[in-house]
This record gives sequence, structure tokens and C-alpha cells, in this order.
Amino acid sequence: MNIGYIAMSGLRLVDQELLDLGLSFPAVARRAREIEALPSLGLLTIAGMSPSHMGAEYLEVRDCDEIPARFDAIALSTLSATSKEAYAMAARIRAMGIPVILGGLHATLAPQEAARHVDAVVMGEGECVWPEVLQDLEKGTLKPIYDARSRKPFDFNFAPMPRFDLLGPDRYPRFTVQTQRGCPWACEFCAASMRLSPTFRTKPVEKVIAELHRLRDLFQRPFIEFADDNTFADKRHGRALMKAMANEGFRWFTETDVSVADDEDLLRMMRDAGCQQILIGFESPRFASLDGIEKNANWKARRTDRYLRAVETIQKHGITVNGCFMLGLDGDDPSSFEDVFQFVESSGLYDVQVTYLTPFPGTPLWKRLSEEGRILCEDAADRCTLFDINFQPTHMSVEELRSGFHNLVRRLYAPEFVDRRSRAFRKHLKHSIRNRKQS
Ligand code: B12
Repeated sequence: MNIGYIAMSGLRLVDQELLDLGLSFPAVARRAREIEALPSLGLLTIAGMSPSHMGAEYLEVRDCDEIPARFDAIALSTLSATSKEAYAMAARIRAMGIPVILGGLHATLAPQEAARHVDAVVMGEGECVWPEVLQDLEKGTLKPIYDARSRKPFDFNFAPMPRFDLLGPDRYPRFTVQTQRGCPWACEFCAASMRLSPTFRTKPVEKVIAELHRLRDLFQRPFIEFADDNTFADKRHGRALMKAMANEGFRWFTETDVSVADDEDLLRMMRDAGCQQILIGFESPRFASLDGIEKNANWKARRTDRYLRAVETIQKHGITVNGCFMLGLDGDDPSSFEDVFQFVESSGLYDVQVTYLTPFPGTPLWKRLSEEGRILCEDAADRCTLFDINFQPTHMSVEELRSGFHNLVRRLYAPEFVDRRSRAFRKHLKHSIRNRKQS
């Protein structure tokens, strides 16, 4: 049996004006190119569980104008933004008599919808059910839905080695590796791995290192993006990982929360382990906008007054911060755009990413906004890009949110502002290195 693993690659955005505006700025265009090229770790991971008698090939959707007929089944992975494209693709594949199995975050969050378009839907963590799906496929007894969420969360001690070897040799400048799944915090809007399985878990350090070594063997000097929700949520695991990565010569980027700034020793270990940048979801610099969005302990709101200091502490260790802000939160009003701009200016954030609050189908945010009658279009998964609006904001009209956002994008990514922040970063870094040497 020969299985084709097809990734819905590339960025998605419906608002053409914003796309044109964004890509006209060098900093945005560069980041867009970098992430355009990331392969799907979900598919490579489940391919790593395929038995040796089965063939496996990895393809990007952009290479699939013609669906190759040599496959006995196709595994597709989709996020919400690409779900309609994935269904259209599935229809073409099934018309050729090839069964389609669909997994990923959108299939997990909207399984009934997905089941109307494919032969089998996998909900949750693929590792828990993929061997069974393949056995059923061989026996011709595929079930319409496999729900990994009704089983025990996947034990990372058994994590398969992702099939990085399926990737073409010169095509990918960056690769993803996962070190943990889930997050101890419960943000209402979150549509990431906590929706696959709510339990927070870390991958054994030696497994992560083995994946990094595998990538280095295959691709020489790979740049790594950890595909985590919150790499340093478990500080003990984070420290052990940094110790193991010290002097390995990797360069990497990750996503984590602002609490890394509380631990300067950890920041030094991160720098020594090759960390180039961390992305932090600040969401907003305003207490009123953050209040209530994290449901376990109102964690984000309680941290607001330490945000500025945190950026300074992290960046002085030579690690740049990419600060993410969400516009359209219930506590936002027309002054929020200026507040974000001011925060970026006074913190000296090296990089910044602004998105709209996005109700992904199947999330608690979606449920609440739907009950409040605030979802603009119930059938608009293609608007789940983080850069398109699909809800009615509280203290602004949709048009005010959109034009305020576009204007903020123009100001944040103006090349002179980007340059000023990057020069300030280098200057402060030199200064703190000098201070460190003197003390
Ligand atoms: C790396 C990444 C990317 C990469 C690669 C995406 C990809 N196709 O894998 C790039 C940069 C291309 C990307 C792009 C986008 N992304 Co992105 N991305 C991530 C990130 C950081 C990590 C995802 C990851 O690799 N996880 C690890 C793997 C192992 O998990 P997984 O893919 O879910 O796979 C597991 C299961 O889902 C399942 N599974 C998955 N597929 C399949 C298939 C089968 C057949 C089976 C059986 C099982 C299965 O098994 C896997 C193992 O358990 C997350 C945020 C985060 N911290 O998680 C956002 C995230 C996934 N991205 C998001 C978004 C919105 C986008 C974009 C729409 C942005 C845009 N405007 O263009 C695009 C759309 C991309 C596309 N064309 O589909 C959202 C998605 C929310 C949602 N529910 O839809 C997230 C959660 C970020 C967020 N802020 O909310 N992204």
C-alpha cells in the first residue's frame, strides 16, 4: 500500500487590501516567505508510524494540480482556513476512487462537517489512532470517525521520529520540531494543540535531541521552529532541554509565555542553546482588554503591568522578542490601536505581529460569540486566518476595527520604525554585554 500525505501549505488571507499592504513591507514579506516554506509536522509525524511494508510520500498542495494516481489512500491535514480547499481536494481524490483520511485541528473541532467530505476523519492526536486506521484501511473497514480524544492522551515516551526524510533536500529552509503539547493556561480564543488533547505534556528531552540530530544529518544547518504552544511552560523541562542543546550549534525560534523573563538564568541558557527569537502572545497592553480572557487564573491580565519590563529583560540577553497583539478583544475600543503602538515604541520590541481576535469554529470563544449573535458568517472557515474579521466587536464597528488595524499595520511595519527598533536592540545588547564583562 502506498499512502500520499498531502499538506495544505502556504499562507491564507481573504482581505486582499491587507495582503497587499502587508507584503509591501520588507519585514512582513520576509517573514511570510519564511513561514510559507514550513512543512506539516502533523503529517510527517503520523507518517513516522506507518509500518515498513507501506510506502509513504509527502506532497505540498501547491504541487498537486494533478493528483497522482499511484496512491492507495491520501492523508490530508487541514486548519480551519484551508478546510474548504481540503474538502474540494478530497472530492477530486475520491472521484479517482482513492479514499481520503482527514485529520488536524479543523477536523478535530468540526468533525461532523468534515465527515461529509472524506472517508475517515481523525479527531485529536493522530498518534493514538493512526496504526489502527492503517490496519482498517488494509482490511477495507475504514470507520467514518476515529476519536483519539476519547482515549488516553498520547504518551510522548512513544513519540515516533517524524519522517523528515520524505522532504525534498533543498526545498525547506526551516523545520518544525515539537517539544510539548498543550498549555497550562486556558485562553478562550485558543485554537491550538490544547484542542487536540487538553492535557499538558512534554516530550522527553532525548527524543527532541534525536529529532534535531536527524534534521542536522539530513539538512546540514537547519533553522528550527519549535511547533509548541508554550515551550517554557514547564521550566524544569525547558532547562533540561536547554542544557542538552547547549553547544549543539542550532539556531531556533519558539513560542512561549512572558514568565521566561522571571528567570534570567534560563534566559542565559536559552541564548547559549542558540535561541534567536521568542514569540510571546501578549495579546494587549491593556488590563481592561486582557481581563477574563484566560479562564484558569486570569493569568494574562495579572501579568500586564510586567510586560514592558519583561521585553527589556529578555532582549538584553540577546534574544529578540516577537510580541503578538490581538485587536478586537471585548475590552478594546478605538484607543486600543494607539495603545499597542505606544507599547511597541516604548518597549523596543524587535518584532511585532498584530492579528484580529479570531473565533475558530469549535472553540469556547466561537460558542460564546455565536450565543451572543456576534458571528458575522457561520460558514466562513476561510476567514479563520487571524487577518480577517468574522465577528461583531463590542465597542467599535467592524469597519472601525478594520481601518484601525490597517492603519496600525502601516505604522508598525514602516521601514524606518522597524529599523529604529532593530538598531535600538543592537545598541542595548552591546551595552549589556559591556556591563556583563565589567562586572
Ligand atoms: C507551524 C505552524 C504553521 C506552519 C505549518 C502549518 C501546517 N500545515 O502544519 C505554517 C507557517 C505554514 C502555518 C500556516 C498557517 N497557520 Co499555523 N501554526 C503553526 C503552529 C505554530 C504549530 C503547528 C504544528 O506544527 N503543530 C504540531 C503538529 C504535530 O500538530 P498538528 O499539525 O496539529 O498534528 C497533529 C494532529 O492535529 C493530528 N493530525 C494532523 N493532521 C493530520 C492528518 C491525518 C490524516 C491524521 C490521522 C492526523 C492528523 O496528528 C498530529 C499529531 O498528533 C500552530 C500554533 C501552535 N503553537 O500550535 C499554528 C496554527 C496551527 N496556525 C494557525 C493558522 C491560523 C495558520 C494560517 C491560517 C495563518 C494564515 N493566515 O495563513 C496558515 C494556514 C496554513 C495552511 N495552509 O494550512 C492556527 C490554526 C487554528 C485553527 N484551528 O485553524 C494555529 C493554531 C495558530 C493560532 N494562532 O491559532 N502554521
